[in-house]
Amino acid sequence: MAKIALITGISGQDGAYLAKFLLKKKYKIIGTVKKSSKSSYWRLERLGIKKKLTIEKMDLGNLKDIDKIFKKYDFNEVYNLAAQSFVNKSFNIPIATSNITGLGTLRILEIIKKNNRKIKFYQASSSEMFGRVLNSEQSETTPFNPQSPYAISKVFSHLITKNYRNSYKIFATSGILFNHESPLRGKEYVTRKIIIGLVKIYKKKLKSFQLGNIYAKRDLGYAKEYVVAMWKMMQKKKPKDYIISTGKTYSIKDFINLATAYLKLKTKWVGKGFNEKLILKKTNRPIITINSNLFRPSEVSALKGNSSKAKKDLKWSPKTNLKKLVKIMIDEELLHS
Ligand code: GDR
Repeated sequence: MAKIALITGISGQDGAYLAKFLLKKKYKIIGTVKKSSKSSYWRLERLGIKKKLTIEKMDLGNLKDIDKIFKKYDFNEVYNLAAQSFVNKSFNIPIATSNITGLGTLRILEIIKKNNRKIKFYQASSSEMFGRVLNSEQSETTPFNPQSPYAISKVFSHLITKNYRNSYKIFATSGILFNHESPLRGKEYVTRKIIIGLVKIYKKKLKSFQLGNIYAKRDLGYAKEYVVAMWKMMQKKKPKDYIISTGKTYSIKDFINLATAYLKLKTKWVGKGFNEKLILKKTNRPIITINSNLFRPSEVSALKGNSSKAKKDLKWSPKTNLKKLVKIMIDEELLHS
């Protein structure tokens, strides 16, 4: 019989890729989206899977809501990908972020504990939990030092998942995913914002755009590959936590340089600090400027993950380097913009 999977946050980047992957594995998929949203299904439509899914509305802030969905379907695997997942926004709406990104996880675990402890549970943990890092390369044993309401909520979810695994023998596992990007990334995240901006400039539909801290460094992988690791974790005999990362780190400025090179835009950086600009040589005008309002109250300056445990246990390793990822993102943006 086909396995039944629940994906919370199915309309997001990871939800869409995971749904596509699980459909190939012959799963029946129930995906939930939040009640209040005018949910947009463009990712599911772009991947051509919208009609193959059952979509339900569910509020992670409401225990009864979750209970109703768990009584309606007999889930084998639950992937909790829903969250208020924009770090910067979590400073403006810390309570709502904690309620969904943090307590939402506990609500699902409580329902699993009460209804059916055989359900396997995956929690989307995040490299943001390492925050102001205590080791230059982060592994499963690196202490957390979160720097935003988002990251603190993710730490809560990570620890409560571990607690339910240890206390109630529930198969509960967390993937600590480092930044993972793709053409399906939301446009408010920095890589997609840069690709959208530069492609518009390339097509002469935009003159310039603004960024915050371009010296932040991130370990950037390809989301489509990262969802495979989620599934692999759920197929193991024992639930464990895994780092999923590339092991390389690049600044936002490096990412911009790769993108301008691929688009063959001839540019140069001038100035320092808030006055730094990227100039388009042909026009001698700035196409990227720095806006201090886009800096975060507390920044995570550099992340780099060590995913050797995933490589050994899950036989998972990243295949797409950043140059190739930039090409994938730009090619699709050129097509759809
Ligand atoms: P991040 O992703 O916070 O790492 O979390 P994001 O793309 O938002 O920021 C990455 C870095 O770029 C800097 N930055 C800017 N960021 C945005 N969004 N917009 C800008 O204009 C800008 N300019 C500079 C940021 O300061 C930051 O250092 C992502 C999310 O998907 C989380 O949900 C997830 O858990 C982690 O990745 C792993």
